[in-house]
Amino acid sequence: MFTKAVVRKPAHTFASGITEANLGKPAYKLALKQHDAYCEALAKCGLELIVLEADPEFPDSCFVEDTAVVTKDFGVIARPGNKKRLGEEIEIKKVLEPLLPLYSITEPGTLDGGDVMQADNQFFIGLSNRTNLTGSRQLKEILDKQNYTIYVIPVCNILHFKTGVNYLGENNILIQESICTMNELSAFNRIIIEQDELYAANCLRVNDYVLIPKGFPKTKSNVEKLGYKIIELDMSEFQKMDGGLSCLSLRF
Ligand code: CIR
Repeated sequence: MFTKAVVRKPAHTFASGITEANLGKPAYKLALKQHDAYCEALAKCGLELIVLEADPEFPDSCFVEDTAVVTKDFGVIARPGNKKRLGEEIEIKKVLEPLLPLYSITEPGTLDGGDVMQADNQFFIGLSNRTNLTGSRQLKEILDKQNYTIYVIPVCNILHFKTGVNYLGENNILIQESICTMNELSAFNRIIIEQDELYAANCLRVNDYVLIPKGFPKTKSNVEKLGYKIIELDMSEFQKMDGGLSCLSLRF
C-alpha cells in the first residue's frame, strides 16, 4: 500500500518543455485543471499528498517521477538524462530527505525514473536516450544490496521504459504490442496494448484503483475485466508533452 505521493504543479512555462508528441501546444489552464483532478484521484486512493509549487525554471518539472526512484524503505535521487531537466532533482532531494534514507545517481551516470519499473521484488531498468549504462549500473548496485532482482533492458522507439510497459500488480502488466517480445517480461500475464491505444500503456495502479487515461476504451475494458476499480482521467495536455499518469507523481 502506498501512503504518500509527491507531486509538483505545472509551471506557466509548461508549454516550452521537451516533446516529440506533435500534438500541438498544451493549454496551461487546462493542464492545471487536469493536474488538480489527478491530485484528487490520488487522494481518493488514500494518499497524503506533498504538493510542490511550480518551478518555471524547469518547464518539465511537473513530471516528478523522473527525478527519483522511491520505495517504502529508501529513495534513489536520479540524474535526468536530458540537460534541460538536470537540476530538477535537487528540490526533490530536499523534500525526500526527511522522509526516506537516500542514495544518488552520480555523474557520468544518467537515469530518469520513468525508465524504472518495480514489480513486487523485481526492478526493470530501461536503457534509453535518458538512462545510460552507468546510471543503470549504479541503480542496480543500490537495488542489489536491498535484495531485489534486477533486469536491465534496452528501450527503443519510446521515451521511457514505462511509456510502453507498466505493472498493475497480481502479475499483470500492460505492454505495447511492439515490445512484448522481451523475454524478461514473459513470466507476466501480459495485457497487450494495441497500436491505436499506445498511450494507455501508461496506467497507474494506486492501492485499490487503477488510474487510466480517458479515451482508450479497449484498455479500459481489459483492465476492468481483470477486476480492477478504475479512475479515468483526462490527460490530453500532459500527453502533448510526452507525459503520462505515472510521470506526475512519486508514490511510496
Ligand atoms: C520529458 O521529455 O522529459 C517530458 N516532457 C516528459 C517526461 C515524461 N515522464 C515520464 O514518462 N516518466
